[in-house]
Amino acid sequence: MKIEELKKYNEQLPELHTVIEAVQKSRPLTLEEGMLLYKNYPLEVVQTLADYRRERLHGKKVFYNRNIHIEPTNKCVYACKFCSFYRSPKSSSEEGVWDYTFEDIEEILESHKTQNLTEVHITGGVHPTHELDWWTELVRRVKKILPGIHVKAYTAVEIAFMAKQEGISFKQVLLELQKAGVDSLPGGGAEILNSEVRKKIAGGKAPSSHWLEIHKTAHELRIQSNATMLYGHVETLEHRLEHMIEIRELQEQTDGFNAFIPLKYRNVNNALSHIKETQEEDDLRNFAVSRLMVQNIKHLKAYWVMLGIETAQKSLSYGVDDLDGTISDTTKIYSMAGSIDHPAMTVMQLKQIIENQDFIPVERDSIYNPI
Ligand code: V47
Ligand code: SF4
Repeated sequence: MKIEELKKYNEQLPELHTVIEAVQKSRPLTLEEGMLLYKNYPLEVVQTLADYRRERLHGKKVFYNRNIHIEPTNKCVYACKFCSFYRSPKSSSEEGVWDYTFEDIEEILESHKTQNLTEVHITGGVHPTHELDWWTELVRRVKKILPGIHVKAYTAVEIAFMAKQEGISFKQVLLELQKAGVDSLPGGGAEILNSEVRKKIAGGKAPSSHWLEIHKTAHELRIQSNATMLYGHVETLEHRLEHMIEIRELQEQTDGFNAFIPLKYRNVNNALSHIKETQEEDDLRNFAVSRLMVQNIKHLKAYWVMLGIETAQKSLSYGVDDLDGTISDTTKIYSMAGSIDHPAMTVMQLKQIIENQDFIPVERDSIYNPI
């Protein structure tokens, strides 16, 4: 449906005229308007609005990249209830712990040397004893093996812990990481930026204010980043909208976020397994609402590894313009939570998924320059 055809709903849907105008003029939507998108408007209306925004921003282009994820350890000093991946630092390898050495990671990188990768994404558990020096040395070693590669490394939660451990500021940690070769930050650890929700699902780890401050400081140092939103657990729709508004307000100040990434909660093997996963229709609506609420972050990413290939493909018609990358079977965060086993896609497969939905695949680097 075209946006002009939405006129036929004007009589029956509250505020539709105002929402259409806001979307056309790129005016930030209010929380109340966001609630209408979640609760009152038919999915096809929300889809049409999101698709209009997507088209205005990117035409028919859909982006992907060639990347791998390195998860150095799943030992973690925290124990987020939604996390299937972490193990207590005291656990043994029989209980599923891994704790790579530099040499283990170098071996993984060597085995991917011929794949024309442009990005290595590094994140994992918050290790109890590795210090800042270990994390900076890791980045240096990555760049030695893959010169010129973009290193997107360490979530704000990992960075907050480094600062606490060293007794230095977030800025000092970021400067050390930047000096070692960190090029951008991944968006993880944001979950839902609300203290009540965090207390319920991620007690003890960096509060929302630290997550926001670390990204703000990074942007001031010209380190760009992403922002995630973990949804479909104990949060309400208001929490999601407030989360999006927090992110969009920071973006207004810094313009440092590249992509917004809604992450669907997966319920296998964790302390929230009793919560049912969201339905595909909810996921698609959530992408469309994200596209409309976070109007000032250019890219909306559907991380296919977590979402599944089919839903990720459908999401392209609900505001999404980026599918992330080839991944190459080096991540376990999602397979341990019930998603795709051994995730990996070739460039051919990614292109085909995009073309089958009548979009134009564009390989990108980590800051969205076409390659
Ligand atoms: O912060 C953990 C999420 C995140 C589960 O920046 C879960 O390009 C669903 O942030 N169900 C880490 N989600 C991964 C991440 C990411 C992934 C891909 C690309 C980028 C990027 C960032 O994974 C965590 C948490 O929100 N997570 N457990 C789970 N059971
Ligand atoms: Fe640790 Fe991150 Fe899992 Fe929380 S989400 S338990 S911080 S690995």
